[in-house]
Amino acid sequence: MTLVSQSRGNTAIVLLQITDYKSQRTASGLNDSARARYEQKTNCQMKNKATEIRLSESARLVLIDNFLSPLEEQQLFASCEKEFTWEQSEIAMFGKRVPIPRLNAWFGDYAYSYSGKTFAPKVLPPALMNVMVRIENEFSLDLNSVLANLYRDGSDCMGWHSDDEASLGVDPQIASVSLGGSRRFVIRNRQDKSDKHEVLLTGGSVVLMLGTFQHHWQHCVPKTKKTASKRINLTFRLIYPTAKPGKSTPAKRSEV
Ligand SMILES: O=C(O)CCC(=O)C(=O)O
Repeated sequence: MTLVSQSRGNTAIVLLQITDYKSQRTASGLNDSARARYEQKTNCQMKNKATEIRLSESARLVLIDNFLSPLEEQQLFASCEKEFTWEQSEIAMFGKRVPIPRLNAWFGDYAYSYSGKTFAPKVLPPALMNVMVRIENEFSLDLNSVLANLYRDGSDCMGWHSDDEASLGVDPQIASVSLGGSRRFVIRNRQDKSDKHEVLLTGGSVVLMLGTFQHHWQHCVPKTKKTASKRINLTFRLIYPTAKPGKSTPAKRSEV
């Protein structure tokens, strides 16, 4: 089970570690009927091993290790690395265009823009479509697009941001699958930046950012000096063709 660390802050936090939904036990001590009530209340069904940080009534982070089997993960990594056309995006910084510290590829029916970069629509390859449908069925999500990130080594990273572009709708629900090397995934409260938590994203895991998560929390994948194997991340999202009015403001990535 991946460890979830908590730091200070006033947010009420319930840490729920679920060892195996198929058995009668749960590490949190919830019996099956309590778990069923919890699932109903939080509108999520989980069948695999899961770790959940319930950050507030409505903002949730759920991690499922080994969502993909080692063989599935290995095969998916190999096909994504080889077959995608990886792009080096740039952002404007201090009046200059600088390359972001990772490569990306975009798949979906609609164009996607962030940090001044627009990705043209591109058909989802069957391997990604399979994983997307599996996630949709398993977690009752509605998805249609994937932003893929390739971290070549420990100096590739992702800065603090929320995925809250208008094209993602009012409450963006995101499922993020990791392939290859493990990396830290750190979240912080947007109001109280000292309120931080982190999980380790291992190859084959999926992390779900649910409910109002994107309104109240930012996330990042920090650089590391430790040896880091190549990693591919697939963030499955639902893109609306026209922006839905909502509370969100356009994402301001403090990156790179
Ligand atoms: O690589 C990751 O795990 C995070 C990716 C991410 O935050 C994003 O694409 O918005």
